[in-house]
Amino acid sequence: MRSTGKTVTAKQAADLLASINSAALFVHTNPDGDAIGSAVALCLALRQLGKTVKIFCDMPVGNKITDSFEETREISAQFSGKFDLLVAVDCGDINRVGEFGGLYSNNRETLTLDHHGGEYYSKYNLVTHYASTCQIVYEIVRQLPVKVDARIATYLYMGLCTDTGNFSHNNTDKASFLMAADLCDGGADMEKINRIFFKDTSITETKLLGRAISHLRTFYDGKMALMYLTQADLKEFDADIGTTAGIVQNVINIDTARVGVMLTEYLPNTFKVSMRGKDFSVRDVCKEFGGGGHMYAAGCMISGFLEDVIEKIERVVGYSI
Ligand SMILES: [Mn+2]
Repeated sequence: MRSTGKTVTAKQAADLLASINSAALFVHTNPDGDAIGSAVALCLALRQLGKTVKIFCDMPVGNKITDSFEETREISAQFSGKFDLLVAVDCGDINRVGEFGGLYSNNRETLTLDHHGGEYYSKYNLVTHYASTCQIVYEIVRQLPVKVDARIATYLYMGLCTDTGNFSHNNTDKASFLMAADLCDGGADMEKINRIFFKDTSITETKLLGRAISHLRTFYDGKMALMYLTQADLKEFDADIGTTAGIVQNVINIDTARVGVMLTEYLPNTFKVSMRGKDFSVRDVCKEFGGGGHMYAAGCMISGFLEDVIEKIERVVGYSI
């Protein structure tokens, strides 16, 4: 991947966004609270300025989120329209833009807003080491004549809260708390975000967790732990892939585990792999399989038979554990 783009500041990004009439925002495949919160907050802010804005994602947003946050229902998996600017939100590299990556790369006017410290694949790049992309959007919005209303504050809080693990990961810093204080002041519905992202579970999720736990395997004296769910498991409980998102936390919670791996067979012989690390870079492991993410929270997709996929992961983790 070429690194041809130039770096912009929040002020320059704000000026760019103020100068255009329309924008398409792309959130990463298998979108999380930060991707969704960043994109919707930016969308609402730009609409206050009279801009035409649409949000796209190549995967449907989970029901848990669309049921509770009205604005997320308009995130579309079908691209349509003409836009002055394409914006990749929370995407560390072009692969994270997923199926829209080709369309994105072929466009001249592109802007990355991201905090993974990855590649400069857009014409304009605002890439930071902040705890969340929502913090970047927050800085941009504050440079614009936009009122941070309760809806915008709630979406910004969504990303801040989820990417800091509810202010518990070591990326949580003074800026996170200052931003949270400001969003609290702006009317962010913190209780709702906390309940939906950190507490709520469904009967199906609880049953799936039980099945995943029954599939627990450990390697390297318990330093790597792995659980999985097959297509048959998902079908048995009539569950979609979004239902399994929180399970990886249960894997890494095992005290001996430095690497926690959760495999979900979302298509026959195709696995969504979520990894969590404790003092171990799971990003490096996921990169070996064409994925990415953060040092201690990353993901990738691997195709193959279950036992082969497990063996591949075991081997790559084995290089450095
Ligand atoms: Mn993020």
